[in-house]
Amino acid sequence: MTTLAIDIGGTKLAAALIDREMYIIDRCELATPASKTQDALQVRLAELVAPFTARAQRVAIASTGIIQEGALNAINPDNLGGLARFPLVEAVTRLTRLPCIAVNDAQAAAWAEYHALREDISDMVFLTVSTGVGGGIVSNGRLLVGTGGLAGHLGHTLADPNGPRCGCGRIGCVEAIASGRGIAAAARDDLAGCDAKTIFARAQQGHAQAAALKQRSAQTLARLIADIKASTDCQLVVIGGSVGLSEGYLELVRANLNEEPATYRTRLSAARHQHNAGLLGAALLAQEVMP
Ligand code: ADP
Ligand code: BMX
Ligand code: ZN
Repeated sequence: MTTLAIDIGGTKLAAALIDREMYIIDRCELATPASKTQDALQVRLAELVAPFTARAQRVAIASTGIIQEGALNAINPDNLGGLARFPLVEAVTRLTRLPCIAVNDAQAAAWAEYHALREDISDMVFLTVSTGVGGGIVSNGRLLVGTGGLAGHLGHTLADPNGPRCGCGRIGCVEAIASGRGIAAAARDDLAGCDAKTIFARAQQGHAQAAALKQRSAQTLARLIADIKASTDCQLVVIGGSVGLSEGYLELVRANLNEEPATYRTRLSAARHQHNAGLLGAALLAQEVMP
């Protein structure tokens, strides 16, 4: 049984063919459409799956947003706007004529990373620092999804009551500060208009404002991790996403977490599956429900 896995993020879409041993046979990426309409997303998804559909028997989607009963709702419309109740499973089933499931991207990634652990851990949390900040919680060996799919949306917890307004409507969310979009939005002067990737590259070259923006993101994430430790008593936090996996970021988060009292510290590691955690987690979940 080969699974066509799809990862829908605020910046990029990925698709992969995954065999029953969870080996990635083929993979490709496209940019998320800039025009945030249902039609634009549907057209880009068609382009993404076309080379793979004939070789797959089922589809597994990991997507940014709240996924409930196969529909996608953006909690932060700035990341993937215009998608109030986008019928994701219905649309992809129509495109591929294959059975299909969908789950939140960070929840999926948490599941893949949990399965990749080589030691006896029952409680872990995955955080993606990417276009937004997403999360997935595994508690006592079970992935928390919640009754409405909201479980693990840790990027929308409070970081700073005087901070910037988040696209979700709250003020001072972790996501508004620590995410790729949050970092870019705070850039001033010669960094104004730069994306997080460019800003981090400048930080590596010793640019003071860029380094401060990177530190602000890492510190915000470390404080979130202390809160997560207090609420879940997790044994490990795994970090993914292009910001989270960038050079030196995890070490900076670790240094900031060491500023917190010992009770609130926990082990940190980079996602073993790197940028494929969402794809593999969705495929694993599909294998569980459609064996
Ligand atoms: P998605 O959110 O679609 O899953 P990514 O995980 O690639 O996609 O996250 C996209 C964000 O990561 C963008 O804000 C981009 O600027 C930022 N980014 C990509 N590469 C890097 C890098 N090397 N260093 C820092 N930020 C990066
Ligand atoms: C946002 C939210 C989450 C998602 C997280 C990371 C939307 C569209 N998405 O908090 O559901 O898990 O971003 O998403 O509201 P990514 O696009 O950065 O991978
Ligand atoms: Zn928010």
